[in-house]
Amino acid sequence: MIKRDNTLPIDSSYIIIGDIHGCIDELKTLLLKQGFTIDKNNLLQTTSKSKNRSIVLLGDFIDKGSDKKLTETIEFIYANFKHLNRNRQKLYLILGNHEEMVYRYIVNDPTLIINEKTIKNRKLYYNSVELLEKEPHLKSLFLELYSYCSIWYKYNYNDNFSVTLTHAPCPEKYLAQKGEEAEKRMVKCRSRSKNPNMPLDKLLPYLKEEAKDNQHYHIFGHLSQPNIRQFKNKICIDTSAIYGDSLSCAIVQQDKLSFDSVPFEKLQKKANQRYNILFDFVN
Ligand SMILES: [Mn+2]
Repeated sequence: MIKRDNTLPIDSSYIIIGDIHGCIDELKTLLLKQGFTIDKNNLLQTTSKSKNRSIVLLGDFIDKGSDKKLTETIEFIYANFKHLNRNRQKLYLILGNHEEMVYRYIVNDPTLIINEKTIKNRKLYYNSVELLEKEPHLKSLFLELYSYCSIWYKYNYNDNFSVTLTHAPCPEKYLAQKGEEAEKRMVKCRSRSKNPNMPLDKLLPYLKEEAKDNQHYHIFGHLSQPNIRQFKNKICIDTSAIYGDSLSCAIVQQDKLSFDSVPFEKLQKKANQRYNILFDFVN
């Protein structure tokens, strides 16, 4: 799978953005709120507020949104990946399970068995596949972006403060580790759709068990939630933009962590979802 240096330089601060799923308008609003401007060519420009800020997209920027918004999202991320990274890297991409799965469909991955179920899922969950197959140019942009995705990044400020970023939550023994199993687990966790009646805290018990009262944070997305969910050092920032809630980011500045959100702007149809709430302990 994917590669490269997973260290985020500590001389920059970071805007870490959760699951976008085609919510391009909300992405732009959030970046404007965080001190970037957007020029007439749709390129992000920095201001005195954002001069030293880099951006990390936490995966799942495609699927669920409308074709029009998904197209705009891919074009915007592509253009700004080239633009912001022209001198040094300032935009980082983390691989989500949607990028991974769509990639497997569009390159005809031989390990992806095409049967009734995968054909049904392709329509149901991975609507970018049809769009990319219709639009070869967009497909080439996506394939290039896919090649820039990393499975994880780590910001290691000092012995007391670090932030590890992955798309999905995973047990600590896999976090920031090498190997096929670890890489798989950082991109996708046990499925909620396959276990619809199981409370999330039962489905992913390691999150509570392994959570610590320290500042070595693990920030992830993937588990669409009504708001940012944090238990000790485990934080989910997927706040269900495409389901009509909000798009959120975590902001890492030296050894300080803060959050920001912008609401869904109703410029496309929202997707349907029933939440399964994380860190919803009865006791
Ligand atoms: Mn996901």
